[in-house]
Amino acid sequence: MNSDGYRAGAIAVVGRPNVGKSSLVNHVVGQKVSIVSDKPQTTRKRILGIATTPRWQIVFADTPGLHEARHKLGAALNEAAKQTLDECDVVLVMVDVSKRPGKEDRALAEMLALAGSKRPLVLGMNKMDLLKPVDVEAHYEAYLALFPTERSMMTSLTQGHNVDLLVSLLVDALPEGPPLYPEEDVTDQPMRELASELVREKALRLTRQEVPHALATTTEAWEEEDGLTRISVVLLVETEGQKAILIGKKGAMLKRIGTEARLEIEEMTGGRVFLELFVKVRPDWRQNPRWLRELGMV
Ligand SMILES: Nc1nc2c(ncn2[C@@H]2O[C@H](COP(=O)(O)OP(=O)(O)OP(=O)(O)O)[C@@H](O)[C@H]2O)c(=O)[nH]1
Ligand SMILES: [Mg+2]
Repeated sequence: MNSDGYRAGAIAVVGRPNVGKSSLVNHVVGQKVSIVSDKPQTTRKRILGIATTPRWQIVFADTPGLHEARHKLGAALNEAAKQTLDECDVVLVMVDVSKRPGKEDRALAEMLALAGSKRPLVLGMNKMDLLKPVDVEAHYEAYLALFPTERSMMTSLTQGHNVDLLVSLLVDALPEGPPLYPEEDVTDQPMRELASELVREKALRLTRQEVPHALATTTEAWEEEDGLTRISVVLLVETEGQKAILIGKKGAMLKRIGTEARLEIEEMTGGRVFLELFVKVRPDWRQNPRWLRELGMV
């Protein structure tokens, strides 16, 4: 490909949990590479989402939401986000413009200022559909004061408002150069990882309170035979109570998680899938370095 005028580079997507970072990445990539839920800390590690057009390639590095860490897992999530900042061409700070800036936003602003980053900064003020007219000016100004930049855009990912304009700002901030990845690549995650993430997404969406935070998933087996893919995914929780919630009455909850995940995995693989789920209890896995390593989170 002739790289004249072509733009390509890595964009770190950072911000506090639940503002829509992964939703943006999926929207621009055009398929789900990073799971999305209404529970904070849905994203557990850096995930690449690659979008390629004839004029540009964006390599998004989606990151876990920055927050006050209360355990080793939380610290690892923050660390993953910070490391990504060091390795990118452009920083995209995402905020929830319907709310006033919180302490996590201020901590991120400080971190960026301390790092003295010379990289272009783009500010995505998402969830404008939830922004009350009376708050527009105050919130807009408060976020711009924290993240001073000439490249900012209010967006609504759920309603599709201004997303193309935000993408134009991002592309303008990219360096000129040839694409970094083959155009058919959309993520750095292997299929077996996407499968366990889709199971986690369904479980996050269907459960509440302590279960989402205590849950990890991992694919233990993946075999293809006669057009059928057999996949086993383990759901790891910390207590017997959480296990009981995930299994549900007569297994109803686990069945629902399995069916919803299987349908999406079939879409991804383009073939028939037999998905088996197992729930295991591992007390305190979030504090255990060995488990964090085994789950690929450190
Ligand atoms: N109302 C509204 N909801 C949105 C918008 N964008 C995303 N959401 C919702 O916000 C929730 C969080 O979205 P995610 O994309 O998972 O957020 P995130 O920033 O990646 O969150 P973490 O991975 O936990 O850091 C989901 O329920 C989305 O559907 C938006 O523009 N408006
Ligand atoms: Mg996310």
